[in-house]
Amino acid sequence: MEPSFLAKEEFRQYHEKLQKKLDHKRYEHTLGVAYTAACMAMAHGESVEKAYLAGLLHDNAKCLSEEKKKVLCKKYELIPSAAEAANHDLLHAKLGAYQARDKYGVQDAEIISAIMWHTTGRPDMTTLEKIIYIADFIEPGRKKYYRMDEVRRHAFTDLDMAMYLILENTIMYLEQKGAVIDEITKETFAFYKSCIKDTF
Ligand code: DGI
Ligand code: FE
Ligand code: FE
Repeated sequence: MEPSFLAKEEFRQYHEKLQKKLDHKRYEHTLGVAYTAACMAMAHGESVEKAYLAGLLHDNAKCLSEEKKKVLCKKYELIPSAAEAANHDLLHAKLGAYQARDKYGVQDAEIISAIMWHTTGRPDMTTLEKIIYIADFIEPGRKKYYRMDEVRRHAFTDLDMAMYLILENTIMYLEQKGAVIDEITKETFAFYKSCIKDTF
């Protein structure tokens, strides 16, 4: 008999590995994103299994030491953007995508790119990319941001609207903090702003 969804050997191994690599809070967040992404996939006709797996792995590189990040940037010949150079935490998205492939054995290009773009987004994202970006923001364990209830509703009905609201919120927050905003984050915001323009 086919094992139940979460009892699949593949998932059991991912859970075990991630629990070792992440601190407790990050692991709980990871499960929240995985389940939220799986539910959003049901609403938007995407693969539930792929969404769950992408959610599970999206922050796999979040708890790496500075030293390890440096080594991996070299290995993957990753040249940090200005924002990544100013804030090394941003590197966890790209490094996580490479690690998903090389360390966790993920071959699905859609899952890898959903991990790659989960922090900054990018213009014209695939449905799975948007699901992971949004699930990361709305999972039940996240503290409630401005207009969270509205974003949570849109997450199941209008992905572009949810993208727009999250990006608006993130850019406002980063501007207040005086953080360097990645060019791609700005491009993503402009893209989703133009997508929803007609609905206002
Ligand atoms: O890894 P998580 O904390 O679960 O979430 P994440 O990967 O979306 O990272 C969230 C942080 O990244 C949040 O504090 C906003 C920040 N961020 C997103 N885009 C940019 C950014 N920070 C900078 N400096 N520049 C950006 O363009
Ligand atoms: Fe992240
Ligand atoms: Fe996350």
